[in-house]
Amino acid sequence: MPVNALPHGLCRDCLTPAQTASRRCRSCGSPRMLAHAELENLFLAHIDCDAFYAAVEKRDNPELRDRPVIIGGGKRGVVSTACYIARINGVRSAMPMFKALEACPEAVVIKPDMEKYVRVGRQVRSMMEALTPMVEPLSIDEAFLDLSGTEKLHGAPPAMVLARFARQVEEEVGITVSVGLSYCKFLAKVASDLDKPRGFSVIGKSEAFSFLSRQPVTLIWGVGKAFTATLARDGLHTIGQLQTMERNDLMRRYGTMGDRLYHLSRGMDERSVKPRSEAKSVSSETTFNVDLSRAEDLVPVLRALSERVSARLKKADIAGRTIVLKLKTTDFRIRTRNRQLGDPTRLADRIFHTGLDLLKREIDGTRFRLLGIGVSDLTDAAKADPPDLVDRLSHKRALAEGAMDSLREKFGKQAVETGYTFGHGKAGQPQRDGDD
Ligand code: TTP
Ligand code: MG
Ligand code: MG
Repeated sequence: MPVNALPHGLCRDCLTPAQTASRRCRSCGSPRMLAHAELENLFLAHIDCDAFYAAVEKRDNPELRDRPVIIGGGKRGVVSTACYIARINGVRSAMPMFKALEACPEAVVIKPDMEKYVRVGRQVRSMMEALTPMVEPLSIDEAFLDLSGTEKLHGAPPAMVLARFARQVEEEVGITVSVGLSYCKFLAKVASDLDKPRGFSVIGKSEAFSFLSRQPVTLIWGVGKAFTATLARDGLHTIGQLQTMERNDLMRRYGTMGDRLYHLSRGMDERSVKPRSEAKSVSSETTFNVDLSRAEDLVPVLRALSERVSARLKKADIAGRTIVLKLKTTDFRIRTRNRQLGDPTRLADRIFHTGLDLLKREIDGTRFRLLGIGVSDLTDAAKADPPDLVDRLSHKRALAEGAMDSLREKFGKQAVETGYTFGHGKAGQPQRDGDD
């Protein structure tokens, strides 16, 4: 057999390349060999940490290493995750805790420490971002990576870069990951789940169709419990059955979902990796029905917009240091005014009061057709709004705002209105709103 007909491979322990299908590494003897004929041609990866919360807890308490560990409890009394030892006994995520303990009475139960997991998740993510800017996070412990075009930079093909990455996470973070490598998102994600934990699976173009034909329909992204039942009623259980059906037939039966079934069952998935866009600013603006010039009309609008900007900052877990006010006059001239704060904020109250200061200076009888407020110089929310000792009032306001947020969460948005947004005059009713 000519050399280049041998599958490309490498050892996942010592990272020695190997053009052989041998079961053990010739260099270090490890059985953790990776070999695939398409290894050099696949660029789309999905990486997911193994038993993430439990792995972090085991890292921080070595006594737990060989014991079954369950993370969960708290208010809802369900399992967040279980280590692989506890899984042998049947413990699973989302299981009621009492059931989990019936299955595995000797398990050590640990309450989740979300702050810690977020920190570790970010550490792993920034290691991914050192490989390529094309990282699309899916959740706290997983992301898609598009490694095409990075071979020169790394001096190695994606498979080697990924194996190196998995080793690096073990050494530097102290937890393990599983990698899936393929040519599309759907199969990369499927692959990363195939031989967890410490897995590395490859699904190439040549075997995608036959691999999929043996899988249950539930493997398809978007096929949940209800839809699985619908398909079962129609006698459809395996992806192989879907592969024999016409696109038109599937679409007639299941609408847009039918289109997805058609394509994904054949391993056709054009979705690209979309890195989380680095927003430069978060802003919200409104164009009025009638032009406004008076403070009493403009201020309530400013308040409502500030609340909206704040909500979006909080949702994205970011904050910004510069407040930007935008006005458009009736003759379409744009005025922007900005002010830098001592520290970044994401609080509606600080955004509003800073904006108000800027707005007051512009109120001179000029008629405006648009008002906007935004926050730029964005950073992580961790540095935002430190308790302000100099201005105790602002600290109290921050606390009050925190309290309002939790009320809103509990009772819905309508439950809590501030004096400014409540029932503002009809002239101030926004006609068109826009967020950026
Ligand atoms: P997953 O990646 O789904 O699970 P996992 O990392 O624990 O295990 P696996 O090796 O199979 O990937 O989820 C990541 C974390 O999210 C998990 O450690 C805990 C949390 N989580 C919940 O809190 N509830 C849930 O139902 C699931 C599925 C996860
Ligand atoms: Mg995981
Ligand atoms: Mg995950």
